[in-house]
Amino acid sequence: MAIFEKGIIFEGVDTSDQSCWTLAAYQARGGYSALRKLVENKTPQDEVIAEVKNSSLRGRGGAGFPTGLKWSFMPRSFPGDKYVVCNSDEGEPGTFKDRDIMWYNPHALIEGMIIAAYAMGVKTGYNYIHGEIFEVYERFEAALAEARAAGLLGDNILGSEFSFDLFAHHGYGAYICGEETALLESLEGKKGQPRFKPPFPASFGLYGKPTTINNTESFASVPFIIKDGATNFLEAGKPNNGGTKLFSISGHVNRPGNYEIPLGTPFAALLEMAGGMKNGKKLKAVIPGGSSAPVLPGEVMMDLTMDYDSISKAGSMLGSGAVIVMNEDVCMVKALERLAYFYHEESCGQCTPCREGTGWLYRVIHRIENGLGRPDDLDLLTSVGNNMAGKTICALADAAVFPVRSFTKHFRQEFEYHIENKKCLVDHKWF
Ligand code: L3W
Ligand code: SF4
Repeated sequence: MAIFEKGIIFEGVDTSDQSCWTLAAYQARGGYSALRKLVENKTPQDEVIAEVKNSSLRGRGGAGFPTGLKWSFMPRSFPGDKYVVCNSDEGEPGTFKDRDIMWYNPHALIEGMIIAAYAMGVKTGYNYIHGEIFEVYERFEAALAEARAAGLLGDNILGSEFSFDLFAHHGYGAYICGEETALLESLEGKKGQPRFKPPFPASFGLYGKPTTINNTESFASVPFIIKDGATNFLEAGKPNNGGTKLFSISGHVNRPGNYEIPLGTPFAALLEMAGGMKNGKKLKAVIPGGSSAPVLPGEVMMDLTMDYDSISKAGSMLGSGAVIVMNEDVCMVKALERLAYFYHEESCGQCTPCREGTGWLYRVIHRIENGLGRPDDLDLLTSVGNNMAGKTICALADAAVFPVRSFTKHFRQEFEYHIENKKCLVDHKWF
């Protein structure tokens, strides 16, 4: 996917240059100067964490949890091993941003993780990379080798007393391994199934030790915060929503791809950047934050800005920033059927409400789509969803229910039409 707008992470990255990912290219862009500044000045750990807190950086993986606050949970005086882990298990339908960070600018992530380790007094880190992106994994390994050879990883980094090593781990492609505790289980060599929370990874993480897990984009934002200051980062976005954010736009736009833009940018401006609606069709609906985020009608989206607060006030989530744009030709029943199948397929099966409920949701929507819907099917979907949401170990069950609730709320007429007339209200050409 191409990157069309560049902000903090992609500033100065010439993606047409085959060597833009290398250590030499990164250093020519000012890379590793943030780390150098910290180790040379022996900056106190608390100062680094305070800077990240002040930047208002919020987790870019989906939950938007404040990164500096998360770092402050790490017990500094803990006597044994503790870890930093990067969640690069990008698998949310619609999301394709983290792979581009690792492909075009892997050293930004590596430097961000080294800074995190410095701030939290950690000696070992892992980057868990989604199993279906082979070339990206190999490139990240190559970048790690460069960093090690240059003394940026390993013992006595840049001649200081600070030592840290970082390893890549290739997953196997299961969506659930993007859930942080399933990721840790998988990293330990076990079946990737989520753990009960609490305890959170901050106190009981990898191998039962304190662990800080952040998303790829979150770590890759850190070098800028240290180099240019929290205020500059914060001011690039809006209060409580600091910085720029990568939005992966897919669907019926003229230029699908990744756009790194200030948080708080109007959705209408983002749509314009993406070349507007394909073939001049009307905007019908938008999933603003990956398939787990509730869908919103197009006219609602046109009044929103792209930031955590604005999207959640409208009843959805900014999530991982995957913006799925749907035009007037999309059959919302077919679209929901596709999403329901995904969650049914990806449920890890541990909890009965999720294992059985995702199957019920899929089968009921499937029969509505195929002209076999029954008059009480919409009530049945509501009832199944109410028996799933908030009743399971992890958020996958909720993620399966949110689209069902929002599609049947905003586009109820289409579902009713399918049930009553055994055919589609729109001439669907996409799904
Ligand atoms: C210590 C506490 N730590 C919270 C930590 C927690 C985690 C972070 C956020 O789900 C969402 C999900 C998907 N002491 C803590 C604490 N933490 N309280 O803060 O926690 P949480 O539970 O709010 O979220 P989560 O489990 O990380 C993430 C949504 O993101 N999503 C998923 C996208 C998927 C991808 C992908 O494929 N890679 O991005 C999109 O919307 O549904 O709601 O670290 O430990 N008291
Ligand atoms: Fe597994 Fe679903 Fe339970 Fe999550 S909610 S632990 S995916 S069964």
